[in-house]
Amino acid sequence: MIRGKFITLEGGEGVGKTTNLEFIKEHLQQHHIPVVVTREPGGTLLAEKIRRLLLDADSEPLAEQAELLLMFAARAQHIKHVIDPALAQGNWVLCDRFTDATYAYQGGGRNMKISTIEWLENFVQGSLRPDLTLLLDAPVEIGMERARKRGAFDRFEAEKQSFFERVRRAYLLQLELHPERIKLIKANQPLCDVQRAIVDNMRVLLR
Ligand code: Z5A
Repeated sequence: MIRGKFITLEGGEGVGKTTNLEFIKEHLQQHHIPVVVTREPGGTLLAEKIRRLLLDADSEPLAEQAELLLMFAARAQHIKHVIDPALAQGNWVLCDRFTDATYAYQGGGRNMKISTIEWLENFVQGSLRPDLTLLLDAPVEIGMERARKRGAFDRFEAEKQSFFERVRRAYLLQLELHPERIKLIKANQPLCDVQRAIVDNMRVLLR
């Protein structure tokens, strides 16, 4: 059995990850590729429980270390029970956020040490890395405006603009460090142009 490909979708809040997930799924299905769509934090029963703990804006303040470890605890479950088995069975896995989000939010947003994140990444993932990461990027105000229209904020969405500026810079640094894997999609253009750019950047995997 040929192992499937692992595609992740990244970017700050409101840039259109969820909107484009379905589009990418349909695009792959048109190529007769079996796809498993999932998300982080989450993707398994236990990881979704951890997600609720992480996003709960009304709980006690979460220590940064606890936040980081919970992200990787959820990821460990997700890899073992969903991502690895799906890839091994030849499915492609399409995941809404993965470890680049940890570099961006915990590394950039919370200023946690990058070497700690790298250590956890190697510990939890072994050699697993995405084959392709589509980074949807837009000025922070645009994403915040789109997210604001949705109403109630979770624990991350309640952060200040400066937090999201650091998140965006950290994502762009990831892009600089991994240009072969991460592809930039300008998300502040009409959806049809965003989706055209997505299709262009997926061609390498679909050859
Ligand atoms: N997090 C973390 O800290 N560390 C980690 O390691 C991981 C995650 C994995 C939950 O993620 C939180 O977890 C996240 C980071 C943290 N917190 N934040 N912020 P999430 O992915 O569930 O939450 P999110 O980033 O808040 O997702 P989102 O707000 O749903 O954004 P989105 O999926 O990118 O956007 P969307 O829902 O597809 O689109 C938003 C609106 O914009 C919607 O009305 C669309 O119709 C509209 N839209 C989309 N594209 C366009 C274009 N091109 N033009 C006009 N309007 C558009």
